[in-house]
Amino acid sequence: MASRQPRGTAGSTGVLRLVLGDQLNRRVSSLTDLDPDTDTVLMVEVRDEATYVRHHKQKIAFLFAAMRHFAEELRGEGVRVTYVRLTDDGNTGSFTGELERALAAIAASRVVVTEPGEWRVWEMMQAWRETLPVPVEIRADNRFLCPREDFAKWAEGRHHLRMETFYRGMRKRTGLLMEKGEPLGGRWNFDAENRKRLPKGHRLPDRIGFQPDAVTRDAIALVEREFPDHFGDLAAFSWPVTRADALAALRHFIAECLPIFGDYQDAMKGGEPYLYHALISPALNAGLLTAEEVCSAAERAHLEDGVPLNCAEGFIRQILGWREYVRGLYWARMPEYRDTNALGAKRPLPWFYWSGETELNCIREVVGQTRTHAYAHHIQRLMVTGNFALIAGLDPAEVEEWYLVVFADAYEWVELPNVHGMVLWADGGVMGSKPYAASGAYIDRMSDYCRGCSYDVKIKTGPRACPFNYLYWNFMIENEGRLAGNPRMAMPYRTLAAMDEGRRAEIRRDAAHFLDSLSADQDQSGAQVASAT
Ligand code: FAD
Ligand code: DLZ
Ligand code: SF4
Repeated sequence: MASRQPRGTAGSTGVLRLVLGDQLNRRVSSLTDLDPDTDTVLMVEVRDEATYVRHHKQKIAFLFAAMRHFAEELRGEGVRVTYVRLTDDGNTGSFTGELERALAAIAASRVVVTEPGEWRVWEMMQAWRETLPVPVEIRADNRFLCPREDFAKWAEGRHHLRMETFYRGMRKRTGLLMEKGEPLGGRWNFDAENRKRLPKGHRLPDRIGFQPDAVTRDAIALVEREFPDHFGDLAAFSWPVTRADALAALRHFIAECLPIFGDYQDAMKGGEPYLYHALISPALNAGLLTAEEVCSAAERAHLEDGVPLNCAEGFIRQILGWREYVRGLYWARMPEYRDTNALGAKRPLPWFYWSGETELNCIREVVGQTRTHAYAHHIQRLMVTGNFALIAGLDPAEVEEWYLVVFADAYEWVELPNVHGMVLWADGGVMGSKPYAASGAYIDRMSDYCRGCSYDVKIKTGPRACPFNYLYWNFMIENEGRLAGNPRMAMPYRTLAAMDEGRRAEIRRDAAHFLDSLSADQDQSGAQVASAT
């Protein structure tokens, strides 16, 4: 076992505190009562976590680099850390195996751990209570603002769990952007002001990246060596991997981007992956930043530095609202949640989700930048790759795996509700009142992608038509029985009702032809998967 520090006595009866790779915060509940004289912190790089899906190379390198830096910070405080590296002799490759090995080497009186972010690991932890030779205490995850039980109470008896209702409760609970019990500015939500297209010639702010230091370069080299066939490139790696760097990233965002964040929140532009987005989700999800400090920083920027309310509110809603909400929903509805398939979608994921090789310029752009940066912003995830998956009827399980693989910030607690509920409507409306289906016109309105596309977004059917156009109506036709009665779908179904049979037949024909060509692609893909991912 690697790198033990000389403090304390082996064979003492301190506590063994397991810190997972996404719990890298000194205030995480498993460390709150740490006694450096007697306790040991255990951190383990294990192959099972890197391969339960074949994560983007940058995600693994980010986590290993951040874990190694965090372990060093703890040691700097005089804490005894047992840190197991991926390639250390005897590494069993699993959390359970490494805990057993540590307990055999250290005579700990009990194990303390913070509850994990994923159901899979939660089940593992339940088994530890039965199988490990010492008691196991699983503590609530204090990195979130809404405890799991509180969300469960709120969700009890409701079929529809609407974010907006939850968010208002969270504003009242935290007092963020509130004045005398009322929302600042007299409104809860300023989204209507947040839908601008990026003007031509608009100059975007320069973004800071973080040059990998020796520890991070080691982690990058390890990933290149050990996981060469995983999706993604490492060359552009520039994520913050320490708390100090994550705080610098947050300060940069608040000063340079937040004042405009709201206005262009939904915009997309070719070759510009970041726009005004925060780029903090990997750090936030790994514990390097907390939701509370990020929201407070945005609130302060409005109250003290004149950042417009629509920008501060729009940003705070993403974290205090959406992020807390999807996490609560995940724990309230798992494990049944992932098994629903309300629209009966079953088409295999097309090969181009991995290769980016497609004539659809919007998908090519988003997949390309995701391969390079392990990042796409919200509207790209929702309205490009997500919308296509919805209207092409792609199998939810395959789409969910893709989203869990390709982003540096992906963990099932946040990926699953976003994909299964928000994008695919596979939960039948628990999360969203209607599917977010859209034709090419939406992408054309919010981006410049269509200008560089070999399809024509203005054409509805025929060989040059944008596939989003006929797939959108094909989706409406195929799901008429399921969706036509939904009052929020009244408008498209009125338009569909006014369509003559000939038009419907054209749509069906073009959609079938296009979707068949995807299946043919897929049939050839077996051999390609290994080489191109
Ligand atoms: P910004 O746009 O600057 O937003 C700030 C922060 O708000 C983010 O860092 C994030 O913490 C939070 N946030 C915003 N929207 C959401 C949301 N819908 N759910 C949860 N948190 C949100 N986010 C992840 O962290 N991991 C995922 O695996 C993930 N999968 C997604 C899949 C789909 C299909 C969609 C539509 C969204 C997904 N999101 C996910 C949410 C969102 O896209 C990312 O959090 C965001 O793009 C991260 O970039 P940013 O830090 O620049 O975010
Ligand atoms: C994502 C990830 C990876 C790739 N590797 C590790 C690891 O080696 N050790 C570790 O402690 N955590 C890792 N993680 C994060 C875990 O997968 C995460 O803690 C669980 O999914 C629970 O949220
Ligand atoms: Fe995407 Fe259609 Fe625009 Fe091409 S024309 S970029 S496929 S929306």
